[in-house]
Amino acid sequence: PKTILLKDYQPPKYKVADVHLDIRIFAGKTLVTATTRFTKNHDGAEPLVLNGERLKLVSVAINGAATTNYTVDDKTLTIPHPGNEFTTVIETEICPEENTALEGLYMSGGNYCTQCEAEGFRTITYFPDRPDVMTIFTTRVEGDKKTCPVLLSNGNLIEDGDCGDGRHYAIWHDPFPKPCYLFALVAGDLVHIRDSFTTMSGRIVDLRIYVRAGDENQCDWAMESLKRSMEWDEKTYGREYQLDRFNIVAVSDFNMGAMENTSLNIFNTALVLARPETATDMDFERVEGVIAHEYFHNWTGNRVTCRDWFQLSLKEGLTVFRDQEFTADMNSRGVKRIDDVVRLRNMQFPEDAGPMAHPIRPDNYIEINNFYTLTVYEKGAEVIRMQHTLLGDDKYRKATDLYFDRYDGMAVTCDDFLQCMQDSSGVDLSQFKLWYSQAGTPEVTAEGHYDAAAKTYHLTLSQTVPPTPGQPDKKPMHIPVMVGLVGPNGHDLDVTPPPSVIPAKAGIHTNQTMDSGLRRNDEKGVSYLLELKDSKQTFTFKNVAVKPVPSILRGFSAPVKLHTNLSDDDYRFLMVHDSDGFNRWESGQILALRMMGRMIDTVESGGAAVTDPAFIDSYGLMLDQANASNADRALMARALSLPDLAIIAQQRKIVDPDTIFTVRRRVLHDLAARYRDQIQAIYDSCNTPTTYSNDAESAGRRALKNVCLRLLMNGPNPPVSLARQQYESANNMTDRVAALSVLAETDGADRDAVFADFFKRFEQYPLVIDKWFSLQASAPIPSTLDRIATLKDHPAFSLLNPNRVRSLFAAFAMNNPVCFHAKDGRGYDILTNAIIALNTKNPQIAARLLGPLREWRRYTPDRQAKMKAALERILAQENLSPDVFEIVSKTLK
Ligand code: BAL
Ligand code: ZN
Repeated sequence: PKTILLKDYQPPKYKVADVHLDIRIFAGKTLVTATTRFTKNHDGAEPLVLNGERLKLVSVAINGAATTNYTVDDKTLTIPHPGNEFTTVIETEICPEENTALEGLYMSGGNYCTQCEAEGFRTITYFPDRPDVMTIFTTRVEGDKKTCPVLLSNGNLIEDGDCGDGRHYAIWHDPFPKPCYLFALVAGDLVHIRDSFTTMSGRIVDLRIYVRAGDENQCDWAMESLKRSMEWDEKTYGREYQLDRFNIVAVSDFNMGAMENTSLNIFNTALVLARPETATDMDFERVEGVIAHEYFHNWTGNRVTCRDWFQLSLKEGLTVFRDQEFTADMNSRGVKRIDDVVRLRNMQFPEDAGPMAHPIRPDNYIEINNFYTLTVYEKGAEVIRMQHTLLGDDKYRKATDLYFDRYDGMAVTCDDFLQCMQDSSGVDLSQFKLWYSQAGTPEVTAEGHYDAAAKTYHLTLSQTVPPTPGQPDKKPMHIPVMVGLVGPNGHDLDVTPPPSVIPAKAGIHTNQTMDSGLRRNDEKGVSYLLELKDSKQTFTFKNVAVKPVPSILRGFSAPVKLHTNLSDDDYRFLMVHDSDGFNRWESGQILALRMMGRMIDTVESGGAAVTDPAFIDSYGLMLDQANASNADRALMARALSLPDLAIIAQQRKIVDPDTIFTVRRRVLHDLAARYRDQIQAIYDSCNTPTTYSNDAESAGRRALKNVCLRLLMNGPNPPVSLARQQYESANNMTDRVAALSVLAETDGADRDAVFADFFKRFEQYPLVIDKWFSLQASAPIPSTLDRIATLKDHPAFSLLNPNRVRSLFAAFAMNNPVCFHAKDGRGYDILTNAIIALNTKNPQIAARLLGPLREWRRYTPDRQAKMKAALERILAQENLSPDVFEIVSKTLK
């Protein structure tokens, strides 16, 4: 397969003035007629080269005359220079019924739907399938009245009617130019719920969510979330919706979470349907966040789009930042920041340290679908967040206004975005640009020194950026490091900062980045934004009356790994006193990581792991806080949780999942043994039998309660009957699934009973059955390996449904390191077989499943050999898709 390079970018040779699509759907075949008006966009007489794959070409006409003057291969249709302005009419035939890759036009649950990003449109018709060819689409969809009563496409409905023979049609017109990756079509038998939103200039927008019959009572939350998103984007970014319709369609077979096609968002049902009985609090938050994300793309992605796919983070990083901020505003800002950082560290940091490491703007790819990554999305969002931090609220908003003014209707680059940030604010971002081109997570080291005589505090920050594939040497980055100096009384010191550093007092500068949102009301935090630009820099604070403890990287102001020379005592102090809630939480996590690291060292050198009594004592302080009547329970649920296995693994040179798991379990056991009564008391206080409510306070209560349940179940004499009782009496999915997940880790009659009950109870709810699969696959107990063999042959399992595949194989390989890395290699076999089976059916999903094998070089030698052999077995397959080939070959390199 061919590698595509950013440096080879050339503007399109032909532009498209407009396109009329006529799509006639019949059972077993769909006829597509594309009438396209082209204009030449270069000086010479180059041929017109159109992309097209898996198409049956029926006819070609130019300016009204049929022609055979073209060549066609399996990827392109080429017409020798047809002129400066001309119209082509191309007829093709496709078969959505046989499309298992779920790219282009395909069927899900008996309905027709599309997924065109990144390059799916070329499987619908011949077209210049590249994001910088933007045009006006008019689409006529025709289908059978009985099987396809609903006919949708982008834009506004301009006509519909009967065509006789039991068929009908609808014509949709989208007045805003867009690239073909944003084209969408839905035809099928769906029901909808309906609402409206009045925009700030008074336009009444007809909002509809389409689902299969029977699911319409699970759509209210998504509709509410959509209206909140529309309002938020007007208030926060001044962005208004400018079409008459906004449709969301939920389908159950979908490779991604959702897709932002202009005015016709197509969603995975998992991110639309939500009712308390069937969806957890986390599901609700995800639905809200993704509805917002896709809506926000209307401006950041659709109205202003990407010039080429290397610029993907232009729309994705920015839109993730926007959805993160929306969720923070709708819920708890502090908790959201913690959750986002945990996700980044769990999933993006390993990507950035592995064989597929790439900058947020990659400079080469074989298959673009492989670059819808945590790096492009989540690190991309951190890069926008840092720009927001460096500019501050007001300047950032002015800069985004400029961006929309300058580029509405255009396809642009990440550099164009940064230029707006600079032009409008005057802030120099020339060095900052390296965040777009350098891969790898920077490592920052901080060392402080207090000079009592001079009353100065010197903070030396240094940085290195690790080598990554193709990038052995890196330049120093521009890193915003938010810092506070905490005095012995626990209050932030107000000192004279280094020249040109502006103190960012709580509530003064911005509520978004200067304050991670967890500041306690009674505290006056003072933070300073230090801009680290050199390899090493010393910042001197004056008038520092007493020796402070520095709180560094408040709010996680940059996506870096921080090393400090702070002692455990310093962290215990910050854990209680830091005015920045993110760093209070972080201090507890650092203490736990340090201790578990020491314990793993001990086990690996043949000793027995002992939980540090000092750690157990400080955990007691957190339990006291959690038990207070005014506790922020959602936050305490995070504070009382130990770092995940994946995060502990990142601290190790050589990863032995068994040791990591055993040590973490030991700590949980010792904490539960020592604090059994306190934990039970918190559980009881959160378990007040009230009617269900989905407000943040109630969700926080459930989160804390379920952390306590898990702790108790890890202690001596696990209270299986308590878990069973919670399972039976739950009036919501959060509590029920929490009980089920702890019972999943036991072996016995209770476990079997609840799993059997759960299946029977929710058989009609595919998304809940996904949970049933995934909880069993995630259970770190020896019987899981046998169970997976049975589950993959379960009648409810299907390799053709991406959610189901994720619920079994991805859950197993990603959430269950102990079983996946079983020494006999059975875990690797299970995953490898699934990848091989999926390679031809659904290459995108097959490639996604390779993630857990990516870090094979970091595991113990016996595991390394088996993981490598698994990768080589995949590479040796015939008909390897470019998706799978790219990842396997780069991983083995
Ligand atoms: N554009 C692909 C799906 C998403 O990021 O919204
Ligand atoms: Zn997106």
